Amino acid sequence: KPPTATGVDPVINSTLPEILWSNLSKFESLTAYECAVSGRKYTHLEIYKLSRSFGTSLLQSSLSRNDVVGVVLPNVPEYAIVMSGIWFAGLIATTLNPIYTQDELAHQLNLSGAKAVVTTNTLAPILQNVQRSKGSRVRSIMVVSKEAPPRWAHSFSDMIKTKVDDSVLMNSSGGFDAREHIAAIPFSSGTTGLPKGVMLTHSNLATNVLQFNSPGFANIKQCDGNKETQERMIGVLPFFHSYGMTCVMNTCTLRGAHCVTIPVFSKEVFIKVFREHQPTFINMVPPLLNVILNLPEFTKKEFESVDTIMLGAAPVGKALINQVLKKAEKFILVQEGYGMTESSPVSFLTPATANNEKLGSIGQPLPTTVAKIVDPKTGDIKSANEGGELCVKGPQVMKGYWQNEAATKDTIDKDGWLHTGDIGFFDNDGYVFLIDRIKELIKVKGFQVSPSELEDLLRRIPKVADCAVIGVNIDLWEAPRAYIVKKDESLTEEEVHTFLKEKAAPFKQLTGGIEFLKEIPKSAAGKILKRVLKKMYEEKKKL
Ligand code: 4UV
Repeated sequence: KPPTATGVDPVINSTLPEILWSNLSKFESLTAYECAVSGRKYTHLEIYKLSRSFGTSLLQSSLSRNDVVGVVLPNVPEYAIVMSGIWFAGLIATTLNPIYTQDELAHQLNLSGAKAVVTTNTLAPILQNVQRSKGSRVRSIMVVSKEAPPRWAHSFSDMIKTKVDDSVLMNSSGGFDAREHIAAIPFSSGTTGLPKGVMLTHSNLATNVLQFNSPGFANIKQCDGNKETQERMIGVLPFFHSYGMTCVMNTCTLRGAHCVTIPVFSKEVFIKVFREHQPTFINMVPPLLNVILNLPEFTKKEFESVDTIMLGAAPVGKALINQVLKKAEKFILVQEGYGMTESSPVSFLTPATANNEKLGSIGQPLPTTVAKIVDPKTGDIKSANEGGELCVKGPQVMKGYWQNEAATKDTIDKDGWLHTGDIGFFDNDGYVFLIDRIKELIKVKGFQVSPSELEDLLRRIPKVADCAVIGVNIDLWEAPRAYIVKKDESLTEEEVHTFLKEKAAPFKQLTGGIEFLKEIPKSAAGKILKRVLKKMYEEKKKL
């Protein structure tokens, strides 16, 4: 019998869909997902049934258990069907940012060995190029679209008409091990180096959605079939990222909520969603909340329906929260979450009972999660109020990096502790406050940018002799900044920007600026001294 959201079993041996639909009978006929632009919508029962049809259809194509399927979709209601279909079928989803360039898509699909891709009509030709490129194992492209797909692609609309074959779908009886079976491989650069595949098992993702929704944590009501009290959510955080996947998509399915999905952010659509849908629970990243706050159309009226705002993925800051509360002119519960792709992602959350008394803190460890603050050099445990590296341990911690044992060993120690690369401290009440990040990662509006990836790209410019990329704070937010040593004196900033525009997604661009140096500061062992570069930037800013 699958566990329910009221109790978190530390070792869950159910498939993820078994957990997600453990409460379905209570709210089958209520709307689950609705597209903010087209109005296309599905009930919870439809999502369940269509996922099973899609899963059956995937297995009737050339795919078999444990094959990897790439998902390159914006936030649309069908995202939930695609993911659950993959999970019902016992396949593995690697989720990609739909604004990636062709090179970036090819890189992740090739590394994960994806054999099929699900995408949109617009993106299908780019994925066909990827399919034809060297190293690709993609054999089929499936298209989610109202219109007929290109003749070389499969139609999602046809696939979801397939008769369900229970005998091929995966269930938790008969030798299934949820701790071994991988459900998703999102990518993350972790504490160092290039983006790597993060192996999240059925148990990892199932546990995490239950931990997040356990009593006293995420302030989301379990639907009892009453439409009036059904939680209303906004699907604006990308579902390809674990934050959107677990805290919005999987949570909506588990809780029986009604989620309006926003495929591409626009001010008009966003305002319309607030006015018509009247959300009760909103998950955001701080930069997005900041945008809303500065829109004159957003008044206290828009916040009237909102009971809870959940924030995370980047430093939140008390000032921003206070601004929102002032504008709303009423009490809104603010919950700050913390996590990493490597922990499915949530490990910390401010409990609902905190009543905004610990603003600025990432909260407390979720049930069945333990945490410690250690000296990053010696590993010695720090006392309350002393800063050090945050380490977490729990059933939501990844199985490891995909085909990269060395990186796994560097991140999860022999005792199972995930080293986060974030610096913080416990206060006297057991709440953690983050103060710094020692890992290389840059977070641009909540999105990961790997400095190593940008450095590798920049080194491909023939006029570049050496380079280093760091994250700097511009206004409130982080931005990548490059330091470059020229091989050819004629190299201009313009040339660098033009090159990068073609190779990398918009959020990876060098919005923190470019500076040319005679030499990149390095240690005796040849390691780039990023702290020195950060200090140089701070000094320059003061001038
Ligand atoms: O791997 P990733 O891109 O993962 C995330 C996850 C964000 C989440 C997860 C659960 C929540 O409930 C929620 O609200 C947000 O972003 O990046 C991991 C790194 O992002 C930074 C930190 O450096 C992580 O190692 N980060 C994540 N949350 C916070 C944060 C935060 N609340 N404050 C500061 N930095």
